[in-house]
Amino acid sequence: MKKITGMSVLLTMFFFENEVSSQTDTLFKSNGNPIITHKFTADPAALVYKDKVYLYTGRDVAAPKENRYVMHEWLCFSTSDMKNWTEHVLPLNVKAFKWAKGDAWASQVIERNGKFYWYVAITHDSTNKGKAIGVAVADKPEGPFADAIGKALITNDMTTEANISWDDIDPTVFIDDDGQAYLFWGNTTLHYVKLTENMIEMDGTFKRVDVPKFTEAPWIHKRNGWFYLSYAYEFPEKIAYAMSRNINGPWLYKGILNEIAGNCNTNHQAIIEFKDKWYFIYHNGALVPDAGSFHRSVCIDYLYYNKDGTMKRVIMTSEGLKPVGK
Ligand code: FUB
Repeated sequence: MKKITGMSVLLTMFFFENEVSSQTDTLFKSNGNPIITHKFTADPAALVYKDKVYLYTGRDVAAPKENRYVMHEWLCFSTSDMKNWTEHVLPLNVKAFKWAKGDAWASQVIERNGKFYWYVAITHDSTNKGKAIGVAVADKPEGPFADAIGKALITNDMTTEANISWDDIDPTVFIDDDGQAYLFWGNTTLHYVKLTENMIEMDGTFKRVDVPKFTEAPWIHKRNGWFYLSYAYEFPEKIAYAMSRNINGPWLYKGILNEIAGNCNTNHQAIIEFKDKWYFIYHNGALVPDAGSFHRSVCIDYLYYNKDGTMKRVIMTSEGLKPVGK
């Protein structure tokens, strides 16, 4: 295992698109927010599995001042105390999806029956233009992952409401207590569909959720019998949320959960419970102040609930978290 030291945090590294990725797992400590300072990371998703948090992110590698997303791979980090992190050897690259052209956009990993399914948004090749959702599978949360289907699970032509090519993005998966799995996704329009037990086929027709000013980045979690649907609201994005007693709705809109993240027009949250605390994971543009919305960095802050189950507005901090148990 390699250790990252302060000296290795060189700004030039962020912008070096062809940087050779480490071939061994790498250890580092987070020192407040952003939690990862040696790479730009975006679109966090997290999985709690066997005493650890696995954090999955995209990676921004646009050149300085390049105002577009340049993203070729997804990254995987793990921790057992929210302070000491391991970056795992590169677990997934767009090249794993032979039918895709590129763009490692937002994603989420979920475990079922000892296998790990990584749902990703990616650009399809010219045989079905636009963004699509693919699935990779692995035997371990840190990979290696391989394309689970050999084609896209969802393609742009399957949804027509928004009439844009990037509406089929930002997958989030959720398995309810009865074992039924659901995939929610979308930009402008929020869709969901049931998944079959094997997690790589759809079971039934697409349904829609209408929540105020939905932009993208849905995330579903459940607590004390309430389903929570958080999502990016407006643009630049705040995070808003709705609650329901039933995953099929009706969803009750509950307002803003997180304000616009500093120096960044997207926000992209994940919400987890780990060792009796709740965490709100998101990205901002704070790592390199002038870099902005296409050079993002993942941050984590605490999430608190009110007695009635509503969530308190997140306080974004630069101090970040205390190690678990401290
Ligand atoms: O990272 C590319 C896109 O930006 C994601 O898919 C959206 O959620 C936004 O964060």
